[in-house]
Amino acid sequence: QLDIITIGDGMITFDPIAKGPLRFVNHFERKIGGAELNVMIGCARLGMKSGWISRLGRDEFGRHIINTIRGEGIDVSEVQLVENYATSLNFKEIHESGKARTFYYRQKSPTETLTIDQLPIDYIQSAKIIHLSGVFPSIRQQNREVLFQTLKIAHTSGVKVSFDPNIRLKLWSKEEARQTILTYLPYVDYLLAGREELEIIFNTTDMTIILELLKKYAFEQVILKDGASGASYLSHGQWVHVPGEKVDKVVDTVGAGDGFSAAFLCGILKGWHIDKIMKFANAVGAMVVQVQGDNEGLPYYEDVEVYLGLRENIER
Ligand code: KDG
Repeated sequence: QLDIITIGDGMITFDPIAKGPLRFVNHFERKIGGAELNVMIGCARLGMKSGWISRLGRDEFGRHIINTIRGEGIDVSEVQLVENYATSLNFKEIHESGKARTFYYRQKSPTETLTIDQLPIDYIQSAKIIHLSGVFPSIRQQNREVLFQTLKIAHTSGVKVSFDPNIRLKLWSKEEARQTILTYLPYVDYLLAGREELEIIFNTTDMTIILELLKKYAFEQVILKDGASGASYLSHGQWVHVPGEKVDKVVDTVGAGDGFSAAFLCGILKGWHIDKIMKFANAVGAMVVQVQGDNEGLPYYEDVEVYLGLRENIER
C-alpha cells in the first residue's frame, strides 16, 4: 500500500546559470519541477511510499523526468508517456534576492490525456493520503473536473485529502481559482495555504472573516504557510504561529512550500503532535531555500534530524 500519492503535471525546469533578467541569461541547467511532483519527491526522501499519477510527452524530456522520479523511489506505474504531446517546460528567472519569476511553456499539456475515464480508481482508493494542488486544475479547464472526481473518489473511500491551493496567476485568474477551489474544499482534510491564497479563495483580506468561513468546513488541519516567518495552524478558531528556522542565505525560494507540505504529511502519517509537525515542516522549508532548484534541496529524513540538532553530523 502506498502512503501518499498525487496527480500533477511534471516539467523540465530550466534553471538559469546567471542571475537577473532572462533575456541576458545564456546558459541554463536542465532540472525537473512541478508542484505536486516536488511534494512526492519530498515525501519519498522522507521515507514515505509515494506514487505519482501523470502524463508526460513521449519525448526525451518525458523520459528524463520518469527516469529521475523512478530513481527517487516513487511509484511510476500510473505515469504514461503520450505521443504528440511535448513535456511541459518552465524557465526560471532568479534575482539576487532569491526571488524568482517563472515562464511556462505548457499550453498543450500532456495531462490533457488524463481524462476522467482514465483515473486509476483502485490506485487512488488504496493510498492513505492523496495530495492535490491548484496547479493541476489551472493548466486547463478539463483538469478541474478530473480533480473534482478524484476528490470525490478519495473522500468516499476514506483516503485523506491534502490540498495546497498553489495559485499561479499566470495560469488562471483569481476568479477562476476561487470558483474552482471553493468546490474542492468540502472534500479536503488538510488545507495548506498561503495568506494571499486564503484571501483569493474567500475574496477578502479580513482575517476575521476568513476564520469564520474556514469554520464551515470539516478540515482536520488548516495550515497557513507564511514563508520565512514560519507557519501557523488553526486551533479552536485561532492561528497558533510557529516561527520559521533562521536561514543565513536564501538561494532559491521555489519549492519551499512543497517541502513544507511533504514534511507536514510525513508528520501526519507518523501521528505526531501538531507542534512537532510544524517544527519539522518549517525546518524542511528552510532547508529547501538554501539549495538552487525546485526540489534539489528536499532533504532525507536523517538530514532534517541533523538540521534540528537531533542527530550528530559527522562530516568526515
Ligand atoms: O511549487 C514549485 C512549483 O511551482 C515549480 O516546481 C513548478 O511552477 C511550477 C508548477 O507549475 O508546478
